[in-house]
Amino acid sequence: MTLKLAFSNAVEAAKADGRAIVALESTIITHGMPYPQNVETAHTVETVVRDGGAEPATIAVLGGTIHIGLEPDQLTKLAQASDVRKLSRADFAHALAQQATGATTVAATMIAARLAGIDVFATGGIGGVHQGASDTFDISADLQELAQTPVSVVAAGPKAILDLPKTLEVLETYGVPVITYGQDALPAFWSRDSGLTSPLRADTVEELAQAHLTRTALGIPGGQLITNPIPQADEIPRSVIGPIVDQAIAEADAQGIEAKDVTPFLLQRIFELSSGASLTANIALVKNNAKLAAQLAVAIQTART
Ligand code: PSU
Ligand code: MN
Repeated sequence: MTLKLAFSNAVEAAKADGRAIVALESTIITHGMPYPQNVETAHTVETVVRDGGAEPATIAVLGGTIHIGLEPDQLTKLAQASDVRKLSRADFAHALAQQATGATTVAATMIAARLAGIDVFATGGIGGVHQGASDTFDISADLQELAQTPVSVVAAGPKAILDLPKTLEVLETYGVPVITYGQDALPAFWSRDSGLTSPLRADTVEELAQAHLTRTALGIPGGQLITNPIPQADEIPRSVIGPIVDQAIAEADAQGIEAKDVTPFLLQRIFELSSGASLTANIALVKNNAKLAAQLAVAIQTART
């Protein structure tokens, strides 16, 4: 069978010209941020990628077709819709078979990026091992995806809603390189320093590009997780965000929130409990990641040619 794959006009043109492309996910738009900040951020992030010399490709499933790049009106409509599925590896094919509309998580966006021949993907935060996972077994499919799909993912580090040491352990077991850009400490999304040392460090974009290409040359499947610290001016200290995260997790437990509803529930509660500060920082770090991802996509493209 042939998959229904649709490229936006801009992505089609970039492919024809051999220009660098950066994939962007859509779950952050539909389930990660409230309207209208979600659509504003999505457009801004696309502009940041373009300013960095690459073409953005926001990925989503619309009526059973995988879209690689959304036209501006498609993006706006998706951001306003309320009945959009959150698609990961497990439900991607099923949603396509049902001609459904769905936003792609990190895992599903990586699958689509690989299909489209895109090497680099920028987002805010990835899923990981949740706190309490020894009871709930809640470990995001994003980690498995990083183990098998050859895409470099630029994120701001695992979020404090996760169990950071366990997330690092699982990534190590799966053979996923976790490379922090420009510092020794692993960043923790809203904060620059998680208190943990990053397994790996790179100080130049060229090193990141070489690491990506060398893994392919070695025949190692899977991608790289590049952890990019939030800019200093935008960070929320751990002492401030920590208690808010703890409260949100306690509420999720008390309300019996499960499975794929956990992450969106926590993000929404943290937004409310922080009076919007979590969202402001989230927007800043996604833009920062898009900038680095554009540089990386260009460096990989240059090194290849
Ligand atoms: N973390 C964020 N914002 C997000 C997500 C994670 O800070 O929007 C989304 C991403 O799409 C990620 C998904 O892939 O949540 C992980 O969900 P789960 O934990 O259910 O696998
Ligand atoms: Mn989960």
